[in-house]
Amino acid sequence: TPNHPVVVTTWSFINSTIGAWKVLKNGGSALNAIEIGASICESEQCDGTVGYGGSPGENGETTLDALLMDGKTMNVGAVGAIRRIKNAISVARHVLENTKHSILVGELATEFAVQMGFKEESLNTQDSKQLWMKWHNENHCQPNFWVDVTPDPRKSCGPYQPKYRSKTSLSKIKGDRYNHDTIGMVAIDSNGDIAAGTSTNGAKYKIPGRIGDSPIPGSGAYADNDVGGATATGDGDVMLRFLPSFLAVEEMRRGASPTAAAQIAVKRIAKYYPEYMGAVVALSKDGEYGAACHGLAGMPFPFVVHDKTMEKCHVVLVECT
Ligand code: SD4
Repeated sequence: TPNHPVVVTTWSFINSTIGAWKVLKNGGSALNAIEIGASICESEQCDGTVGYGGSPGENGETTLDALLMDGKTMNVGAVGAIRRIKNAISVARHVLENTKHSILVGELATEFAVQMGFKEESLNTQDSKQLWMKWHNENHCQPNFWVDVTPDPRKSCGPYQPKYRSKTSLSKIKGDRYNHDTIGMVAIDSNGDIAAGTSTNGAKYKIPGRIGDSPIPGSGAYADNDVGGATATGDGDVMLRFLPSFLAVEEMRRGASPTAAAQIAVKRIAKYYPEYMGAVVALSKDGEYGAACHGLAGMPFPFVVHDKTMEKCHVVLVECT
């Protein structure tokens, strides 16, 4: 018998997993479970890498990326680099349900959200200003930087030179693991319907306008009721070139276990970018799960699971290649 309902979450985002599990346990849909679960991280500012007040761009502004995919209908809703709206995953839900489109971006995604009744407010906090100020004071933007040390959404570090930040892993530039903790979730509800989603504030000191892997279907997450779902986290600029969530689902379609499917997706990227940091979590339609990771500076990658055999969430640690 299939292991339903079940939810898996990247990293150690336990409260989000508990929130999603409560929805599933009460007969709620996988889509609801993921929206609620990711929302919890957005309001808790999980690790500073989900929600408002984290990962300021070169101009000091925090923007959000989120994705929700329905594996029953293959419908998608996503927002990229949305400004001044805290509830990125819920805006993605509105894109999914209230429009025929899949992805809305930037200032215009904000306008959509406001029309849908979301509150417009700054995503910058004392913490994000301090983070940005420290980076600014270390002169990361010279010689094109400006003199005033106030975050200003109109200013970035350009003009950019060819090869500026070319193939170097973002994690090398940034050098800390906590750049990489996007929440990614995959859930199967008691009807056997599968959904997947992500929410993140992206990468620190990004060029304004940058989106990562997280809002890209097949990259940040993917779901197909016929097979299962997957979600990815890590160096999004590099990872999105390989659609690792799509690849993991397709490998499961061809018969791979979730662990093997995640390993194949992670390894494909390492072939071209041996320095990248990232992880993929996969869940088959039967409720089997697994993950793989690469380059987390010797640290294992944690993910969280809750299914009906468990009294509470389990954190599973995966050794990385
Ligand atoms: C991104 N992938 O925007 C995101 C950041 C992250 O886990 O850490 N994801 O590149």
